[in-house]
Amino acid sequence: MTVDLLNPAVGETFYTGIDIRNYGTGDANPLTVTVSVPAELRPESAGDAGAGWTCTTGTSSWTCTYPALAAGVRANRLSLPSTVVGGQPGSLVSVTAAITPQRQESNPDNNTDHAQVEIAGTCVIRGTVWQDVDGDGQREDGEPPVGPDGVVGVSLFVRGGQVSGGGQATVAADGTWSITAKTGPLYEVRVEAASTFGLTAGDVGDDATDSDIVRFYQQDPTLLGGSAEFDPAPGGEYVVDAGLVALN
Ligand SMILES: [Ca+2]
Ligand SMILES: [Ca+2]
Ligand SMILES: [Ca+2]
Repeated sequence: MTVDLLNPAVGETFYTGIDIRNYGTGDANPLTVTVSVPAELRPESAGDAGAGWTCTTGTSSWTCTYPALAAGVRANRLSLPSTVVGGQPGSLVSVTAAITPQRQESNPDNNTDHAQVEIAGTCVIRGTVWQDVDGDGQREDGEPPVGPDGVVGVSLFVRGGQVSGGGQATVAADGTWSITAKTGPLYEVRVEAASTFGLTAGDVGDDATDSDIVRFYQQDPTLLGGSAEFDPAPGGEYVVDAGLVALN
């Protein structure tokens, strides 16, 4: 079983995909699969659950049938939509599928399976872009912000698929930016700026006044740097500052 979104938020709908194969040596009779969800999820009507599948939708489950599968044959994928209707952000909930054997089976152990999702919360990720005039990696009084004339934008980068989140922001004139994001994925903050700037050294000294941009990606046509990856908690607030040095 697979899900198309590992971190749905309340109100979001995701699909659970179920692949079934007849591993037996004898032909199976028509299949019945019962797919159950906990109270945090609402099963949505599945009129188009997959070719060959016929489903009825209940309050906490679907019951789906499929024509007989010959030995070794795989059914078309069963795809069922659920909407998150509650639950604690950060908690895990499971979708469970059980095939009802239609007759005596020698190996019923592989007739249930489940897939898990994490209910997403939100977090705030923010920071300030400034010019590290003396290049010491720390922001001292008098070192100016870099505003939208120098910073192209700030974005949250997410590796891989199946998780959703991210987002982007432009900086204000005082160099500050803020993004409200879904929890679930690991995020890296990427800062893109004019190529007339370089990155100052990251993580030097007091974290309250340092630059948290520790990865360098490119200088041209724009400067691109990134933070370390981090895993935000629901309700959390994270500060990622970026220090730039003027090149000449
Ligand atoms: Ca400095
Ligand atoms: Ca730091
Ligand atoms: Ca810092």
